Amino acid sequence: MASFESGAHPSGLPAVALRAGEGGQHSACVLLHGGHVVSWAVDGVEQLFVSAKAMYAPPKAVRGGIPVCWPQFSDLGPCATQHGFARNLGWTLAGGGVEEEGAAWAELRLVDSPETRAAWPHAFALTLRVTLSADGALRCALRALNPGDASLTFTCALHTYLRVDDVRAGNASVRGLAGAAYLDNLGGRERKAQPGDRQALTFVAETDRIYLSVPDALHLHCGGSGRGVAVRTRGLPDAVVWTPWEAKGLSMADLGDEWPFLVCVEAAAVERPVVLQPGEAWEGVQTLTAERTA
Ligand code: TA6
Repeated sequence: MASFESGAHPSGLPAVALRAGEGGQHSACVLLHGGHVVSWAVDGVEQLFVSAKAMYAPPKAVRGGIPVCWPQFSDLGPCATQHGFARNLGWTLAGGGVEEEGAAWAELRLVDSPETRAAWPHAFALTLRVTLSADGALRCALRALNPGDASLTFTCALHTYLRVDDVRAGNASVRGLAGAAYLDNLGGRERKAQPGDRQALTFVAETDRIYLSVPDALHLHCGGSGRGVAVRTRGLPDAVVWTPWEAKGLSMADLGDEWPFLVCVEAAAVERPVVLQPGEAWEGVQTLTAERTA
């Protein structure tokens, strides 16, 4: 039973609720604020991390879920604001419904405005299509169109906060990065290499890395619960991996003592910015699948 419903999030912010699966046992919620997925539950088990201290107060972005970082990731672009402006603005609901295969979908849209042009002097049309499949997979397709008469260049990321058991236990890990180059955000963005021998990246301290040209399938092991998430991508060749650890986590008013329960695996286009000539479009897709992992 799949459904699409437009309404309000418990915070009062306008949102879209998706359900899928035979008994509607899978769900997702997307805020129009920021085009921000704030919940993805498979068989009723929440897979995303959203801070209990998150502020649902536009223009601030909700701490957690899947913030859309566009038209830049971090400070890698001309915008004064970290991660660009898409996550801070109100999007419109362009459509939604159910598909024959039992999936539910919603499409949100953000176009240029005097406010965005003041920050980034370009016309654009950005859409995010979120699809919740009958098997519980969550597909986020971000599409950018250049309707203007000049080229536009951007970096971006789907800043996905995944819920882990407790990073302090040392058994959360990301597989698929062996041998990949990365820029260490904690070391002046020095280019380093992930050891090729060890299969998994594990966490013992703050970790903030931009992995470059990674495989199109990564796997997060969430810890002793055996939960895991597969992250499959198209058009997003890089992956940012971040967990804040104690000092940084406690310094963030909208995170605090919940820092042990998140690892961000962020499908991104960073090393090679996307360049769209007039009339051209680009699409980056991330598909998340809940897994049982040993
Ligand atoms: O993606 C990792 C990162 O760039 C970290 O450096 C940290 O700043 C995180 O994003 C959160 O950024 P935000 O602007 O949402 O506080």
